[in-house]
Amino acid sequence: MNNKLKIAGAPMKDMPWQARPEGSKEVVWRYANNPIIPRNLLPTSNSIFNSAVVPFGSGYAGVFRCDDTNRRMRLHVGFSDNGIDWKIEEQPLKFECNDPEIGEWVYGYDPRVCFIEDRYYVTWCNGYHGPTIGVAYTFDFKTFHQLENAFLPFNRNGVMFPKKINGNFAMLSRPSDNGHTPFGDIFYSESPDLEYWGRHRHVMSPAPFEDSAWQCTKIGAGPIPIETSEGWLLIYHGVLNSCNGFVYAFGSALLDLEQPWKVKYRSGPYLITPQTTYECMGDVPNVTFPCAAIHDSETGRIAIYYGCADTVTSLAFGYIDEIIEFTKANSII
Ligand code: BMA
Repeated sequence: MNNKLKIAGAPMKDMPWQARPEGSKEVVWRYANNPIIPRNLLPTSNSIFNSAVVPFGSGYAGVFRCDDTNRRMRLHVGFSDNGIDWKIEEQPLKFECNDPEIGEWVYGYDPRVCFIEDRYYVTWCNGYHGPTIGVAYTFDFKTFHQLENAFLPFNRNGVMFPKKINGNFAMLSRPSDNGHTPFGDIFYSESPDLEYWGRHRHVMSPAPFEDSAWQCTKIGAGPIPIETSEGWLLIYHGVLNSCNGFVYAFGSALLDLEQPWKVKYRSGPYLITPQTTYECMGDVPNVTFPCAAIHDSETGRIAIYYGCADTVTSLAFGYIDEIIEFTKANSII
């Protein structure tokens, strides 16, 4: 690894990993045994995808998007010893909430999990008169305390930063519509208390299609940003509106450390776009949708968890220093 690059976070010597296949020049490569989570891992699951995992105890924990056989969007807790083989609880996650108006479950999807200071925060797309950003915290992945929704509907892809910025909690999000949004920019917001959010700043718009067509319709933050000495490494999804419908790929950007709404570099080429059978075929064909990443601050290894075709969950690997170099060398800004 580039010796000058500093990456925040704990060493994760035993994190999920598979070396780059021989002869491959890909910056990010797929796990050979993808998908790691089949659609029917639970007797009641139609599909398990767009899910969030973190190191927890001596292994890993996660919040999974499991659409059930009624095709209702539900969140479930799961645990794993190695980050690859998962046991997901059959009963959906239940949030405790002091305000029944907010705690009433309508639907939930596309969770992210972020460790800040002493606890794990869950953000997800929460049904409240349309999609908005739900927020909860847990210490143990048993009891989850639900807080106020961060924003008014309609909003999706709420992704917290793993530490306070300018003394406040910070979150990226993507204002949307009530359907299959045909637009979408990433914004940044801060909160002193996780109840009141403000200081909204614009981060990025979709790219001009002449520059980078995979991200020309809408974009949304993916995994929790990773702090490095080159800036916050943001992996995000982008959408192309093809004559056969939306295509979801993902790429990378570097955000300013103190003012993360300022984009320093943004890659023109994608890191991953739907190419394999499990990415191109499923309930929604041609979707690769990252919601989590685990990294080792010492070697720079990163394991990206991404949903495939709204049906299954997969893993891809890379090195943070190589992704940063790629982002800088191919930047469209
Ligand atoms: C988005 C979200 C994602 C989904 C994607 C493709 O709007 O609903 O959960 O993966 O569409 O269907």
